[in-house]
Amino acid sequence: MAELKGALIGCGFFAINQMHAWQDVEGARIVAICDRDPERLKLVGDQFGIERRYADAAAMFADGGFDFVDIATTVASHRALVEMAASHRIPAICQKPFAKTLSDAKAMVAACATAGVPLMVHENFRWQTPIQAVKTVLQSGAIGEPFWGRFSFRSGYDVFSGQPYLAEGERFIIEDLGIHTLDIARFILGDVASLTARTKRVNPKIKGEDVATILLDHESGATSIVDVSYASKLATEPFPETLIELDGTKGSIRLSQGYRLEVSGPDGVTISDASPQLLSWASRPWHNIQESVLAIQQHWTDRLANGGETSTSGADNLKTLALVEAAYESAASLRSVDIGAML
Ligand code: NAD
Ligand code: 89V
Repeated sequence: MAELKGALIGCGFFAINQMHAWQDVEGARIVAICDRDPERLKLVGDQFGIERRYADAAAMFADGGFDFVDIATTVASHRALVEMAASHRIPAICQKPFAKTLSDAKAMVAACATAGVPLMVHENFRWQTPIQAVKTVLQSGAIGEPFWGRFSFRSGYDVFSGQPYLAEGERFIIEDLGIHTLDIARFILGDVASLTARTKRVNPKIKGEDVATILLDHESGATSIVDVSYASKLATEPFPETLIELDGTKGSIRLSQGYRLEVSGPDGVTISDASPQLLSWASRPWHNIQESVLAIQQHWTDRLANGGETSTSGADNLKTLALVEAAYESAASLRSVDIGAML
């Protein structure tokens, strides 16, 4: 099978991870890059040895010569770029947040479906080694039927130095980070019927909320809590670990700080290390996220080569984005929100 050729749009902070990961993916490579900022275009082009460089995505699509596009820009440009890919019948990966609104996201999914091209959202957190380890234990039946869960990300890490735009938006933690945690909750306990949320802003230097507590009623009947914070000053900084607690009819799972995985079941207790690998180009503490970038990009490449829907397809991600919108709606109205009615 010939190697797939990709083009990447958006050579910013996070795209460096994506470019490193593309070098490690088997079966695909990046042949062209685009950024409207000439400094970022030069930096990434020189670092990764990419000759074909564009300031304008339309010009890059017009020249063609690639099998898929990887959109690594911030959310404002996602709809236009995904629709541009669909109009050229080019399969697309789009970074999270998939779209500014659920109605934009539905239009993007429809555009790619009409064009008959695959669309995947780069929702990589469910691809982290510790999250996959929890899912594997749950699927083995070791704790029976899960009836309660907690998905928790609490940190005091300075995310604003690498991503200054995060301090400027009216919305912050649910849209940027909680979106991952909500997706993990769906991945582990299944789709959500209704949700209730409360938010707070603790850091006076930012515009949006930096604390959120969300109660989920899953369609299975399980209840879970998603709690996220960038205002938590802890003795040992856990960034960027998602901690998980699950109680089932036969036992329990605890994924705790330091990637410690404890499973308690009818046959006793097992404790294992669910740490991610430190890839050659990765650096702590980001290595957990960096490894998941390689995993999701390999998954995309395998599905594009062999067929089948990706785990975080555009259609799947509508259900995660609905939870984000519902959380803001619930925090504003102080009411519970019906998710089915939004989809
Ligand atoms: P950034 O601002 O550092 O980089 C974005 C780049 O895109 C910039 O260089 C900008 O010039 C370029 N750009 C924007 N619109 C463009 C357009 N229309 N055409 C060409 N170039 C354009 O942002 P970032 O921190 O790298 O974040 C990018 C995306 O990645 C965001 O959506 C963010 O939420 C997401 N992100 C995801 C993860 C993850 O783990 N999945 C982690 C961090 C960031
Ligand atoms: O994954 C992300 O989207 C990042 C961070 C982990 C810093 O929140 O923005």
